[in-house]
Amino acid sequence: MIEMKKWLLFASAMCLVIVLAACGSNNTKNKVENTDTAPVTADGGAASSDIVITASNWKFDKKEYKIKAGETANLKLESVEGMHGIKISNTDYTIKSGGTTEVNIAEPGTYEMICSVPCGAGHVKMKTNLIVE
Ligand SMILES: [Cu+2]
Repeated sequence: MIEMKKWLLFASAMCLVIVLAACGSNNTKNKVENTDTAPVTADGGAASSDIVITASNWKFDKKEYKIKAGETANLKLESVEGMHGIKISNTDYTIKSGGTTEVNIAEPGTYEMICSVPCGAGHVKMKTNLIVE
């Protein structure tokens, strides 16, 4: 009898997990396709940090983003409204909408990140800073 109860408990717990998982996948269904192909390694991986920059009309979600000098960071650009891109001033780095760029800047400083796609009225003011420290 106790065994039976245990089993029922287990079964209902599993049902709950399945329901929760189903809900979760519905919520994240809005076209978040995994474009990251870089393997995630725990030891000595290439990237020291992953930063997501969210763009909308006509701003980026933060005034500044920080990375460490001489260390590789993955900068990902997500456009939630409009079509945008990033060019990092004084470097050759660009980030496409929905894309991830591996960035490694040796020289500390403040690098302006400007929108690289003519996106409308607020385009020229659309910029943010990358702080390399
Ligand atoms: Cu723009």
